[in-house]
Amino acid sequence: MAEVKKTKKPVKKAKTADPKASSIDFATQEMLARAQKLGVETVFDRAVTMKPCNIGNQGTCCKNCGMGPCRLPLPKDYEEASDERKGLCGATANTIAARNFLRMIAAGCAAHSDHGRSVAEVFMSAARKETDAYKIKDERKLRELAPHLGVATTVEVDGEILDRDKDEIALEVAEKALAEWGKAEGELSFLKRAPGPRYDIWTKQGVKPRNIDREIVDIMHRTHMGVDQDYKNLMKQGARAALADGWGGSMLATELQDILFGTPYPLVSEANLGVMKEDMVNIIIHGHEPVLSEVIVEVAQTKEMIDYAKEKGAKGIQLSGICCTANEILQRHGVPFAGTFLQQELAITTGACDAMVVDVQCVFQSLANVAKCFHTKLITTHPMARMEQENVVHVEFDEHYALEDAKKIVRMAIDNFQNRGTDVMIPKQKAPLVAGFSVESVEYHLGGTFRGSYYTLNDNIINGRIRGVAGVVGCNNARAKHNEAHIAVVKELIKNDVIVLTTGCNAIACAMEGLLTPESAKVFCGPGLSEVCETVGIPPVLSLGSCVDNSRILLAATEVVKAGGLGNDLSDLPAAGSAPEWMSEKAISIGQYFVSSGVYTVFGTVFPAAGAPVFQRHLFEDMEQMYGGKWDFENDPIKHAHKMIAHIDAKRKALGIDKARERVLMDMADRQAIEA
Ligand code: SF4
Ligand code: MSK
Repeated sequence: MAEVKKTKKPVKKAKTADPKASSIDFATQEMLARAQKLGVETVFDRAVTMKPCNIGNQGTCCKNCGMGPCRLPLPKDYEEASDERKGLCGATANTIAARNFLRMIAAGCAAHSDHGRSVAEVFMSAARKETDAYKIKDERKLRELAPHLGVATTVEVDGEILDRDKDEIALEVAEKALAEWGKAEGELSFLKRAPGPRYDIWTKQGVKPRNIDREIVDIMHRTHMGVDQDYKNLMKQGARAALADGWGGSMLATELQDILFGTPYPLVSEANLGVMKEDMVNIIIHGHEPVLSEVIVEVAQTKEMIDYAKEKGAKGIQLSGICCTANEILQRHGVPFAGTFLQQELAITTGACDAMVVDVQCVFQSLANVAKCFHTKLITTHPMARMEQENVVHVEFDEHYALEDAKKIVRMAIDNFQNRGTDVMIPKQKAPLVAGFSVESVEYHLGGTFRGSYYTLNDNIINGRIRGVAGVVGCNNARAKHNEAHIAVVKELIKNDVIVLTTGCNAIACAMEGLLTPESAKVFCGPGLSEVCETVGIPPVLSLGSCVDNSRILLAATEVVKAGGLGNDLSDLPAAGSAPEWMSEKAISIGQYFVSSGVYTVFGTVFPAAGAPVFQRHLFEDMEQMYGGKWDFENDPIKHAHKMIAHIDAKRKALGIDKARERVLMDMADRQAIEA
């Protein structure tokens, strides 16, 4: 018998990502290469080995019942008139895509609003004086907000009007705020903060949210198998729930956080992995809710903790942040950004992260696997966000024991400093930044306390120095080159004199690129915006905070309408929204509340309705008739920016201010030619 030759099966090496093709950021490229050298797998590598499902990402896969999933790919020779695609139950591509879209809105609204609820509960504990860790920091803002929730700030005693006690107001504000999630009748209180004509549109369209929780439950019911099967009716609820996010849960989160932790005012800091320090205890805070991280920041600065760190051989404690918790602790305390959503694994790959503390949203489960390769303590803190891996430590946050919890976490990080190996590599890259712009501080910088309004901003828009305003926000997406579209869109906008308001991971990306500095105006802006930034001393890209702080953009736009000269409603403004690299369901909720608030909003990467062209047309065209705002999609960042600019120019024309801009942009030769 012939001998059977055993052939060794070649071991297939897993494909890895090309660092240079994965990110425009050198620190990210460097750390990705290091991770690959050390055999540490990251999201960038997984994006190479796992391809997305085209049916799912175009919105036409339904798994809402046990007869599915029903997959409805868009035929190559698609023709609207002959589209007979349907699921087992007969659900059309439009119904399936609309239901999926709504469920994304429900998840996004739930995430933002539950964050808001946690803050409202802590606010209530502070108002009841049940905790020492939290106090009302911004009394002025408390008194300003109270009337919007129907809480009086004055009381009449013997014919004299007196200020009510701060604690009394805080308690009532807490009660009224918490009721917004589940009140039995009426509508959300903050809807009336919008300009009158906007409120009238919501009334006419029948999309005023009743209470926050109900709108989310409504979506889950309506999108259950066999309920709402009309994409237009489904999207009415989508608009209603998204408004419950923007003008409800998110706005409550922002406002109550400002009152509790302080309203942001501009401050300086730094961004990128280079903010970590080799000779210090590095604690990275990641997630979204600032209720615990606020206390960690406070505790990490105490002499007790700094001395303890020194005892353990470190020079001190370096805090930094990732994702929106980063935005929260940056805007109020100047704690630097370690990085964006896509850099979370890479921060641990430095070998210098002694503890990563996470709460909710945008936290990779793979962090536990990466942490296993290093000494990093990965600490989960939220009762609803735990990880199954054994190396993860859970310290459950309780606002009544917030100081104790924070001390325990900081000590754990310090104790872990001495377990750090010698193979540490912190990239050098970091960029300076100015952040901390709120509705109030923008008013101060661009309007002045004397005028007390957005007058100067409006004036500069009317005279054409500022062409318009863009809200550029949102995530990174591993299916796109990290930060490339963020930066290209923003640079194209400011080059064309459009001032940018940013939040979330776009804010971090812009910071890493140096765009959050006043100095960047001269380098990157058109002449009009550059002149305004130089005169006022602001960056051309204003960082307004975290994802829930997109509500600041709504309120800032409302202030612009109030200041006059630019129409009567948000949809009249020369303004547009954008999320060039979105990935989160929260982004869809944000996009929809921008659109329902009258804003033209462009998304990049992928659009989750592309497989149902009729439904997509409802979002891209019909919505403009209904709300004055609409969705759009463009993956090419330059075209993306120019779609926004074209919309801004159309609004300028409608307002009759297009000629003013032409005059501003005339150079000396043009003027001389006219004079001659
Ligand atoms: Fe298929 Fe209809 Fe069930 Fe969806 S609800 S999975 S389309 S049968
Ligand atoms: S963190 S939601 S990746 S912006 Fe708010 Fe960044 Fe998007 Fe998370």
